[in-house]
Amino acid sequence: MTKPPASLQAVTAPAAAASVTAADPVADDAATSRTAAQAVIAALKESPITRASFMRLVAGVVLVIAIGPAFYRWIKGAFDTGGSSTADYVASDGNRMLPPPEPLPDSAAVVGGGAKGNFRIYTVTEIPAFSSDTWKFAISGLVDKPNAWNWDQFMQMKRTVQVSDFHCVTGWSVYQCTWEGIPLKQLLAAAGVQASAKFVKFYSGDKVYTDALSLSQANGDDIMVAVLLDGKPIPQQLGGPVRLIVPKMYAYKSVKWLQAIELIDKEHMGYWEVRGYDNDAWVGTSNG
Ligand SMILES: Nc1nc2c(c(=O)[nH]1)N[C@H]1C(S)=C(S)[C@@H](COP(=O)(O)O)O[C@H]1N2
Ligand SMILES: [Mo]
Repeated sequence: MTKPPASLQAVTAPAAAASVTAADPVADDAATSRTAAQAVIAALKESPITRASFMRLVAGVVLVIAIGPAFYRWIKGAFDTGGSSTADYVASDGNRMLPPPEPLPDSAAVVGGGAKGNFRIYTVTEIPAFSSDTWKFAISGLVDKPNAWNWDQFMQMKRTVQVSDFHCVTGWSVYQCTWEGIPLKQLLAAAGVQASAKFVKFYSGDKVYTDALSLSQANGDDIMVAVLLDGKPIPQQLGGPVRLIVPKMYAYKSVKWLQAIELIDKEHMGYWEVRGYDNDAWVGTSNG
């Protein structure tokens, strides 16, 4: 065995290294996807409390202490109309998601006949606004195929239409909503859930609100990553461009401004669950 000349060794070494990566393009792509998906989740975990918003909060608390509950009752009475119509929210949508989603025929025809009742607008932060220039969606954690989508890519995914009711634990409901979106089941199957995954965690683009379902709950047929309501893009105030819908559970599970899904092995208590609401939020059988 003669040693190859040094010049040849220098040439073969990098070539061999390159062929290792080239021979396994799937692993390489998966690593890139995982990095991209993890980056979306990391950004959603960043605290939204800036110095400016903290100062506003302090000012607000001082004001409330100073002026007191009487003023609060007056202002609440003046603004609490019990909710406006969905059409009003669509008309004043502050999101800028282009191109808008194209409704499927059942969605365009509003097969449910149009939602009955008014949504109350709930948020634990300021209402966030989104643009298709920067919006991203990710699935990551204990999955074989993590992924991150931009708006265009997300709009390519196969959607379905369902008609379902929406119940808030505080006692109001909206009936016969025609939702169009991606069944969560479908997203989970495509991501390749690993055997160690036990729970599915949902992250809101408001960077504060999260919730979770057990894996078996998450595989329910009617759980949807929704994009349209009654044939129209879900407006900002109702959690658009993309929100979760869990019809058989109280709506605190229906995370607004959904941007990431993470498969995890331990139970996660969401925003309202850490404040005393049941993690199993089945309508009728839980305290909510
Ligand atoms: N990000 C986020 N999602 C959320 C909430 C919230 O405050 N923030 N409230 C929950 C509750 S308690 C209800 S009843 C519904 C209300 O949805 P709506 O504001 O579209 O009526 O959203 C749920 N999802
Ligand atoms: Mo709620």
